[in-house]
Amino acid sequence: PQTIYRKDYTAPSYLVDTVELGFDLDPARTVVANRMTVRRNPASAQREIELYGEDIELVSLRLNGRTLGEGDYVIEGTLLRIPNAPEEATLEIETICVPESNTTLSGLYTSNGSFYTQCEAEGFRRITYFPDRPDVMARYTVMLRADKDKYPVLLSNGNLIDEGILPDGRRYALWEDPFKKPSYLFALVAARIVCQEEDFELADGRTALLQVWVEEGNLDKTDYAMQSLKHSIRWDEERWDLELDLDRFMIVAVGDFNMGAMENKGLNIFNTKFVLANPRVATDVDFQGIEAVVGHEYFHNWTGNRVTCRDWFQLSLKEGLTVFRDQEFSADMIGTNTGRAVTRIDQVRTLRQAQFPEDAGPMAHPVRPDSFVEINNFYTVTVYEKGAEVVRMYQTLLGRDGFRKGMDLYFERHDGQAVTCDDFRLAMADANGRDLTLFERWYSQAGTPVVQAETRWDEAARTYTLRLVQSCPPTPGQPEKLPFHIPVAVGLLGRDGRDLPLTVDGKDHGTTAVLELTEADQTFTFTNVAEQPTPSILRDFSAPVILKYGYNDAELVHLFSHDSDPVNRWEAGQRLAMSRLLKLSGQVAAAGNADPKLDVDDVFIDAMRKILADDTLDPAFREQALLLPSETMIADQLDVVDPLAIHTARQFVRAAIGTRLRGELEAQYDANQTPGEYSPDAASIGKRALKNLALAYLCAAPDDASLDLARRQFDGATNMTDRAAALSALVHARAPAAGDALQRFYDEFQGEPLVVDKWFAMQASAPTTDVNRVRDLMTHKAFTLRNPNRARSLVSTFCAGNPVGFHAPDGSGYAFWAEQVIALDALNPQVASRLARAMDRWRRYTPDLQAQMKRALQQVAGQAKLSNDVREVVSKALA
Ligand code: BAL
Ligand code: ZN
Repeated sequence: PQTIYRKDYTAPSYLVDTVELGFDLDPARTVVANRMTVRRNPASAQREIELYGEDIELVSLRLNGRTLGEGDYVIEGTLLRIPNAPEEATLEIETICVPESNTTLSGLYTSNGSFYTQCEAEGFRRITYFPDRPDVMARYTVMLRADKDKYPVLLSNGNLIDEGILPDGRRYALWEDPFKKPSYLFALVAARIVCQEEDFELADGRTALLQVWVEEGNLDKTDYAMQSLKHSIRWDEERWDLELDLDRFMIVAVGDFNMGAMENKGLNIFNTKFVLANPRVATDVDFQGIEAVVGHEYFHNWTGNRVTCRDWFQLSLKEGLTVFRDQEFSADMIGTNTGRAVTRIDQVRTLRQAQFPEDAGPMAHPVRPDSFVEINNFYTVTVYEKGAEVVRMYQTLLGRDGFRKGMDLYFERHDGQAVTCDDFRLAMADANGRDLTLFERWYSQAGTPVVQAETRWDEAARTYTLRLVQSCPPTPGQPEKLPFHIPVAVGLLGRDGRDLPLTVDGKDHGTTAVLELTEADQTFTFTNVAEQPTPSILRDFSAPVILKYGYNDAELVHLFSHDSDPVNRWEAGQRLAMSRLLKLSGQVAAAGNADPKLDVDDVFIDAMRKILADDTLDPAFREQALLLPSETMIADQLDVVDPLAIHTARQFVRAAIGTRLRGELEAQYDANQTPGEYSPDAASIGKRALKNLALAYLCAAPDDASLDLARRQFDGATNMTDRAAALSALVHARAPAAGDALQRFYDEFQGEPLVVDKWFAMQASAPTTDVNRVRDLMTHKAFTLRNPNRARSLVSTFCAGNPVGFHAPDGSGYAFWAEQVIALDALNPQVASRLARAMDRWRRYTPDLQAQMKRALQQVAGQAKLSNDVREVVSKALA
């Protein structure tokens, strides 16, 4: 496979002004007629028209009315070149594709008998020949024709111009998108679906028609998506002065979908997982996910659609920015300070759980990658979540108003254009009169920076110095790194736990100073510091870095009890927990088969007890504070990873909390009930989260009373959050009641695919589940590899979310992984490639495991027939 480099970017040879597409939709043979007007791009030296096509049959190609023969064009792989083309031309292209056999779910495909599309990143070329690259933006008119009974609803981007019945009895619909757009934003749907719809008044007085389309039988699950859409529209108006630019905005849910959702202009297509919800079938986390993803896709209408990416290396231009926007939206929807902090803590967790490991592994890449083999492999936590951190750092450095000025200038300059991450950075710099040259390194350098802090209080001089030394480990292709521009938010706590006023270089900083670390080694001096403070460094997680500082337990307990910054308050607890977890993991690993004689000290347990019982704190915050770092996060701290030792250690701490805080946990379990009608508001979600964590801890040291509590909760639950939490507690505790509960759960929800996914995932992630059990589950009548959600719920959850089962010493998990990657690759390379990444960190494991992981990787790499997607992942892992 060929590697594509960012440095090789050249402008498109021809631009497209208008595209008229005609679809004769038939699952077995869809004919696509494409008439487009093209003209030579003055910015290009290239004189050939270049079109891409993949897995489609070319029927005819006409240029200015003349049919082109074999000698008039050249097809090499996916590239079709027409040399000696005139300055301007009308191209007419007819192609055929087979949607029902398209298991890749990229391009035009069928799901449950209906038609859907997914074109980002390069799916449009699977529909017709086209300059399928984001910097070619055109106006689209789309005619859809299909059987009127099987496909009563025909949708595409923009406005519906005409619809009716053709002389041959088929239905037709003509759609026109008033905005020019790149091909990756094209979409169509032809389906038997129904909608919830509403007229919604926009800020300027216009009315827009909002629709949420689902299969019949799911109309009882669309309210929350509709409500989230309305909130999103309002929020974009109020926070950024950005309005909906269309008369009609549609969301369509489909059960077979590779990603979470897709922001096609005016016609967002969603994975059902991020649309369908009611209290019976969806958990609090599902409701939160729907709000975030509906927001995310809607916000793309400006950050992604109105201003798009010049090339796919710039993906984070739209994704990092839009994730940041959806994060801010979710935080604003909660509104309280602690609520915001809890969303921020969630973001930090995601980074540590997934992005830091990615940044330290074989697939590490900058937020703006320099090269790729398969762009679909670069829809990553680095491009998305680290990209969002990079955007957040502008706001931290420039302030909210300065950031807003930058956004306004960005739209003023680039509306209707396809641009780069540099254009965004320059808009931020110019709008604020700031030099952000160094900041570019966040886009160009991979790896997680490490910031080492040292402090010194000089009693006589009343000064407190903070020395910050930054470094960044090597990543593939980048052995050396230059210093980053890092905003480090710092507070100092006095002995009474209160924030001290901060003065740096004679300037008053209130109680949190945003220091700008731009050199490898820099020292900052706080003046007029009358007592030895406890430093609270990297408040609100002001940069995506690893902070090292030699905190002792007393300082951490002080911060955990008092820090006014809730994120660092939580962080102190995580540090206390991590030091215990690392020590205990080491003890377990060293003991081998002997008794490791584990113990958890009172300092830690008492700190947890205090937070747990502190009713002045939001339950949502307490839940976060009590949740231990995950096994993956612990593994990421270790040079040699022994998954079983980590699991044993973490379970030991969970059981210790369950036993020694039993009274407090039971009290919180009772105090945080949410009787009455279910509501997914932040306060109720927080209560359920704390209550269910209490239940999980109680069941981690299972006694009859706790298991009975879980069983009663399972029986009496009136919402999926409580029901799933109880079932999970029973399954993880291997409770005698677990088998019966699982069966009843399945029986009750077998008609709800998203709940069946939960049922599979819950079993796949249970530490008691081994590969044989997973193979058993794969023979269940509800299992199929063809549906991405289902494949992920069982196979990916086991391989990436059950370290003990997956890393079985006999290598059975790895053999299973190889087998499934190969099987999935033949159906759907994107899903296969994600699964392939479960082996990313293989070099970190114990020698025995490493050897077996390597063998499994080699087995996949040795396959003669492999997609570029999987080939890139496994060859980088082995490199
Ligand atoms: N653009 C792909 C899906 C998303 O990030 O919204
Ligand atoms: Zn996105």
